[in-house]
Amino acid sequence: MYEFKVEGMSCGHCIQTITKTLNNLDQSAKVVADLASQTIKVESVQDPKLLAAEIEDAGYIVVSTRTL
Ligand SMILES: [Cu+2]
Repeated sequence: MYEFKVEGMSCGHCIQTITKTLNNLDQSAKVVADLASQTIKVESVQDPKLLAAEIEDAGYIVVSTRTL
């Protein structure tokens, strides 16, 4: 499980966009995004660098990544 701290998430649509893009990379990824803390928790077998790159490609800034 990885936790990404991001900038730019402002509404439910952002969460949908990010969830969709991460599921394109890993169909079985479990994504839980929290607007208040601007964090995205992802359970995935994929490399966190690839996950972060997907989030950035969707238009959000990944500030930090940590492994939980
Ligand atoms: Cu939004």
